[in-house]
Amino acid sequence: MRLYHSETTKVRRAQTELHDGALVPPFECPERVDLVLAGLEERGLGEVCAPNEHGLAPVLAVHDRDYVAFLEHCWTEWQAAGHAGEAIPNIWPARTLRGDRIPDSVAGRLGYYALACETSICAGTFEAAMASKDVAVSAVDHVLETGTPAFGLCRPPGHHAASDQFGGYCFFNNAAIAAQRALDAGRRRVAVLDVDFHHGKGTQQIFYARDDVLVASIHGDPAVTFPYFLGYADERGEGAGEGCNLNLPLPPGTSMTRWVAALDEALAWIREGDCELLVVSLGVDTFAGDPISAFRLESDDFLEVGRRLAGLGLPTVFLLEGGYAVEEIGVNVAKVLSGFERG
Ligand code: OKP
Ligand code: ZN
Repeated sequence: MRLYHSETTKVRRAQTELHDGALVPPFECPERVDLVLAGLEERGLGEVCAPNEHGLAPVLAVHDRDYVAFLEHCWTEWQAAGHAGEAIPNIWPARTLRGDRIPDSVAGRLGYYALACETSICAGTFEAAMASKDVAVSAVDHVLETGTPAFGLCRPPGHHAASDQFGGYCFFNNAAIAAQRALDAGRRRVAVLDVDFHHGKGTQQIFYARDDVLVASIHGDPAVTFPYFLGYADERGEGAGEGCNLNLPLPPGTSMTRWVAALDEALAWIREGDCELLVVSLGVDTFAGDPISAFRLESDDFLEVGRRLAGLGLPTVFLLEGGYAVEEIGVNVAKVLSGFERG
């Protein structure tokens, strides 16, 4: 399988994440990249290629221009404004406030463009997000050109990033960028299947009113887990996109037997949708040992996940989402890919 990775994805090295009422070293750290590379290498999964640089065009195909400009300049502006720590929002256009004003000061715009406050912006954030997106675009281009599968070692992840909001460790929605890339290359319809523990709320939002991208997500029930405010089973799409979104929330503690039944349901639904490409938002934070998640998949279960995904028979691009710094994240990613390729 063709594998894409860029060392530039590691230049974001945030120091702070608000977690359990304290600023701690972020779970979404650059060491994840090396753990995944080691897992791929150990299983001999294929050649690791550097991505091409694709610029902002594929980003602007799914994200708001002012949002992208905000991300590009946020850290410089935050420092120029004299703030000592990393850029962390502390006010939002919440339900009782106005959502139609974009403030002038960087502190106000941070709140406007953020959907949560665990994701600090720091030096290198924009550059790493750009590299992560380049990895996704090069991976999907490979699949579009050859029909053979590819994996993009995206970091930071993307699936929480909405058209004009960052958070949940995500800035650019790599899966949405890849899906849109396939449509722009002439594919009629694309499926995004999100198997990360957390609901892929940005991907859902971006395509919610459209029928050219089917979005399915299997995730922790938002009634009791992040992102809390989206990802419920009654969200089926709207307008032209009615029926084009599938959410399969599951309770904390879910293990493989129940999880794989949801996977089969999602795969059957995608099969009905007559798609030409599959984008897998590949989070491995469904692993029992994940430090911030609550499902109970075991390492060998990930082989079976890969096998079942292969059963769809679609050209497939895998893009990394979550899975936090425990040794097994590399092994678990590699098992999905090797289950997909080798059965
Ligand atoms: C990103 B991805 C831990 C609580 C969780 C944010 C979770 C973001 C997950 N401090 N808050 O979907 O893996
Ligand atoms: Zn996750």
